[in-house]
Amino acid sequence: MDLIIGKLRRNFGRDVDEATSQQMFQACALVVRDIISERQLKSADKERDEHARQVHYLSMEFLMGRSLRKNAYNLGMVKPLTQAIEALGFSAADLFEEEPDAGLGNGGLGRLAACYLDAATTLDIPLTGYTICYELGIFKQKIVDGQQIELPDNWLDRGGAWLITKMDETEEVRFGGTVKDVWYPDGSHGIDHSGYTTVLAVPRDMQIAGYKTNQANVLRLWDAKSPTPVDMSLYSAGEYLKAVEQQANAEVISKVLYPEDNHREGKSLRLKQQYFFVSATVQSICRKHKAEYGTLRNFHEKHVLQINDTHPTLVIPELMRILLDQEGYSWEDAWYIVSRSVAYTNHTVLSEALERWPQDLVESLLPRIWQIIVEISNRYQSELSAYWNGDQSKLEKLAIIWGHEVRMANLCVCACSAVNGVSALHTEILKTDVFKDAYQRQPDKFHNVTNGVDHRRWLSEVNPELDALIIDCCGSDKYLLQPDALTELEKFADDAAVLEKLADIKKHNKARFAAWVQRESGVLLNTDAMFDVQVKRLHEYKRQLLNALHIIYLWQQLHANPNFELTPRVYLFGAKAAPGYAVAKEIIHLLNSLADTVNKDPVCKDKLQMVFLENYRVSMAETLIPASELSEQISTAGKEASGTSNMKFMMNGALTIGTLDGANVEMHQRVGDENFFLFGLKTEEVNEMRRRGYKSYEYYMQNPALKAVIDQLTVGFDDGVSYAGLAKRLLFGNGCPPDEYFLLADFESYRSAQLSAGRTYLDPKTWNRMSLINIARSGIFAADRSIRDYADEIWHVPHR
Ligand code: 26W
Repeated sequence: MDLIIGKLRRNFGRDVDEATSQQMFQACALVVRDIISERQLKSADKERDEHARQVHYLSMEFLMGRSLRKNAYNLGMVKPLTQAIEALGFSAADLFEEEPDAGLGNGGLGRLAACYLDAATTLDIPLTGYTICYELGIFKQKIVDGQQIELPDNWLDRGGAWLITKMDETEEVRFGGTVKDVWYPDGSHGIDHSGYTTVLAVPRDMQIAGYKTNQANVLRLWDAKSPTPVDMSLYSAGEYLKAVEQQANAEVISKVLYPEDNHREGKSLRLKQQYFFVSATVQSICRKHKAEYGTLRNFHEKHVLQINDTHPTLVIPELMRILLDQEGYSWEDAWYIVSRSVAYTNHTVLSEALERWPQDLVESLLPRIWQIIVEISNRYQSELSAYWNGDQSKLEKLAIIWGHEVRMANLCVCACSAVNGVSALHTEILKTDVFKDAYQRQPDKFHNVTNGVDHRRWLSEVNPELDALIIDCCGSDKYLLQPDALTELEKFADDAAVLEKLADIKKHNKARFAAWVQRESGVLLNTDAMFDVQVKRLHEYKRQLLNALHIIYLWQQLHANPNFELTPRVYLFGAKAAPGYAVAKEIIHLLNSLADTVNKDPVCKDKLQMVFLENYRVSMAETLIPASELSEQISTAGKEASGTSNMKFMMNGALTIGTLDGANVEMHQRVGDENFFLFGLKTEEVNEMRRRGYKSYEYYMQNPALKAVIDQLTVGFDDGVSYAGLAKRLLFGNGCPPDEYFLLADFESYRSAQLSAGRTYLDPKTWNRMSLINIARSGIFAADRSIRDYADEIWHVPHR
């Protein structure tokens, strides 16, 4: 308590009775930060003394969400912190709500990185995360007249309390200019780079605490600054705008997170962001390494650089550049070190998401990097040509530079010692399709590491009653560090008292979430109905539209027949659309039009409710997921690399209605048909139908109920807006194949799985038993398990 009072006085010049809750939050954050900071310094000293091998996790996104309660949890001080806050006259719960989400990510990829920081630290692995210190995180979503509006998310003014700026560790990153070969009198060769623009990279470190360990790690966020604040010569010449232009050009690099998820944009600012954070990171690692060892010759023994999707691929040529140009190593020596230091994780198979950069952009922005990429590409071509006896079709598919573009995934596959997918099915698709030829040549390079989530945050912290029940049943909190211990819960699968307790917990969580929704938006949820939830980025392959089609069907059936069999439902949606993704935005509009219509319709009263939750984000997920009963994981088979919310729902006792896609396959395998609402085409069947020429129109013509649903899109709903565009897309395509994601083909199967879920819900004993089994078998989806896999198979580092 004294520590908090001290922070308030020294940082804000306020006594407790004058402090605003924002100042109070920041004071608490500073106190907690100091504690982690102390530990972090000790961890760093220990690692230096032991010359430990270090993991560096490079990611354009870390979707951290809130940190105050989480850090207090890991430090075992939730109780004392809560008591101190309350003793000072504040509500702890309200104070935790004061913290803005650190929204430095779009969705799955960024949230996964955040979970992995927690797990690696908890497992005593020296791991550092690197990203950009975006001034603006993922946009805030407002719904106005049923449509998405984007607002800036300025998180730093309050969220900045977690960051420690280290000016003395600033790095310089160079863009543009020209490169020339120079030959020195002794016959050696060097590179002269001139005419470039320098941008400063200033590290702002976030301290990461682990659970029940003294280990602490760092997430390093690079902030872009101009080396020249204002050009005084221009300024005095009256050229005010020009004088500040250079500064603006530099600082815009860390201004905003690109909001495109699973879709490449090809903007030059994005390439600048990538090189900026990668170059600063590699320089910083090399600088520390040299201080410790005096040479970079043993770099690969002491470091592994994990490339989180292709966005940080430029670490490969950047590390080559340092070894060649600054250390004077031969190409062979440099390549030996680089190729043993880098590993790549693929997170998507969507072709529109695979990064390719235009040659002229790379060449003009990064002339030296371009030269190095060309050399890597040429050497790879000769190797491949020898291996495939000059088979042009293989060479083309594997090429790093092709059609005046640099293909980042192929560069990663060429250079990395390990390549991994993020679920069993996804890795299989990488091996047999996306990277087929590379796999054939080097099968040992390819690994699977199924994703996992931080179960301490996503179960224990956000669902304290369930945490207590598990501890009570299992006799200890062992599952927190050994997630597999959750299986002990299964002994209670037929224990009526435990199942009832489980149902009570769900009821409380539903009430808590409903109260939150009412406070935030005034909407009253029917807590007696099943909470059926689909929350994730809006993308056609995730098929929010299939869910909507089914709701339209239910609504039409209720009209046709007031006695239509329907288990009361509340359908909850949350989804942000990339601002430039018009179809996704139209689907959001549809969800809102439909929700308005359904909620006002007397036939739906107490049976069917539908809510679009504005601005879905990490902190919303934390209250929503524990309250959820049915988890919608309905992507077209073969498209979702893994999914991670599916795992969070499972841990919190929601049942899944889902396709055999991503990690759903492994979930289904663990709980069996009888504890999962499985439906839909399998990956092979989808591929086969595509090969044969899929005709969605036939499904429309042959199924009158489905036809009525699609026709309703064209007619529209109460607001009079027609969704004929979406109907046309499903039936005829529009610059794309008709119904590219097989909604119509899967509709009947989805409908019957929905019916079965509804019927099962009416039998609470069965439902609760299924729920318990799902929780008990979810341990394998903990991030601790994933990180142990990475540590053993890919990083080769010891762990707890
Ligand atoms: C270049 C634009 C862009 C931006 C983001 C392309 C690709 C991405 C990400 C890789 C997309 C992404 O987040 N993928 C998700 O990764 C999760 C973590 O592995 C998986 O669980 C999801 O299935 C996958 O969609």
